Amino acid sequence: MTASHDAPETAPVANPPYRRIATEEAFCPPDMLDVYKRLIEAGKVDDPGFNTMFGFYLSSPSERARIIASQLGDLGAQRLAHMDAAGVDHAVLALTSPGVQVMEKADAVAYATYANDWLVDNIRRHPDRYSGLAAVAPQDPAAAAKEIARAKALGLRGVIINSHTGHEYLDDPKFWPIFEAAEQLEMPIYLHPYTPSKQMIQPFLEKGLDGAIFGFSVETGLHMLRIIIAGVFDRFPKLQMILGHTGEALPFWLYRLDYMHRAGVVSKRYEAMQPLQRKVSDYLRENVHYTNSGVAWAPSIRFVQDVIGVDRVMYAMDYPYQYVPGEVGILDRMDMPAEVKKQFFQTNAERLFRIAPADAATGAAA
Ligand code: 1DF
Ligand code: MN
Repeated sequence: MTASHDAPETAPVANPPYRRIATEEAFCPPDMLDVYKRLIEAGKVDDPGFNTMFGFYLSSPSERARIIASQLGDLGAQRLAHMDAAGVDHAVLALTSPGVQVMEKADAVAYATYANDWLVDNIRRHPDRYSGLAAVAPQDPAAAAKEIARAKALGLRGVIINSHTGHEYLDDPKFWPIFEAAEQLEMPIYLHPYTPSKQMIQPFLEKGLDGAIFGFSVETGLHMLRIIIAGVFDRFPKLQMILGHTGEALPFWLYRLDYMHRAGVVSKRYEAMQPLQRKVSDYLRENVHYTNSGVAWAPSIRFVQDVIGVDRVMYAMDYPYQYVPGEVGILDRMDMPAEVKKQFFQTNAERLFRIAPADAATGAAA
């Protein structure tokens, strides 16, 4: 698909007064799909969500499955041409969900290192076009903390974690060395979606709702709330995290979350719901950034800007899962003040991910 296939009113605007930085862009080293294939064939992964998702991407004859599987493994000419066609100047790359989080512990630690080295190698070939987030293996929190430090030294700009790991959530204190390292090294953690954990996936599977259509968002929003309720941001107040998909619906809930959290604390209804230093909405406003991945829809984007803040909402495409150049044109034409649109497409991502501001004239699509 190229821009020329789009209706004129959705073609990306030529020479916009901002650099377009896409912040949730998936890749994997080509051999990772072979690893997944072996895991699925061996029946090794006790995770219905993984088996259905990569069962589909690795063996469906559909066009969607074949194209996405091949695009994930390419950080070369084809990906750059697709970015050019969509007017994306710079992509913040991350190992595709669920990354190493379905592998055995030792394999996961080793593969994260390998994938991060492969990513850094590709970024060095196109430093103006790519930045990256580090994969880590939460299965081994101490190794993950070390990998965050190594990744920072290699020039990666944050960390990606794809929701649950073996059906466990990061609010468990055994995972907190990861938060400690991320806070200390100022590496934001992108809490990217994954399929619902096995404790709750069945009703989603029954109607095909386990994936990006809805289950991803329920799982990931729940995960962020668990992190907040557990007091992670009281313990690590400078930690910054990122949610995609306009915040996995959490911004819409701010009022009720605050009211019912306070009611739950005051009535001492739950042992697990203890007083926090700030309101639930404060953590979502002060410790979380947001991207619009998969949501090329101005009402949702403006809502998050309104209730969270214009300095925390960033553009993302979600390549290759949602490669639609016309969506860039729709976003270019959002009814939004020019300076806010520039924050959205460019400057918020430059600040959070420390991407050097480029002269617009050097942007490849400009
Ligand atoms: C899908 C969507 C798959 C997203 C993803 O990773 C993913 C999908 C495996 O549509 O199956 O990252 N997404 O973020 O929307
Ligand atoms: Mn994604």
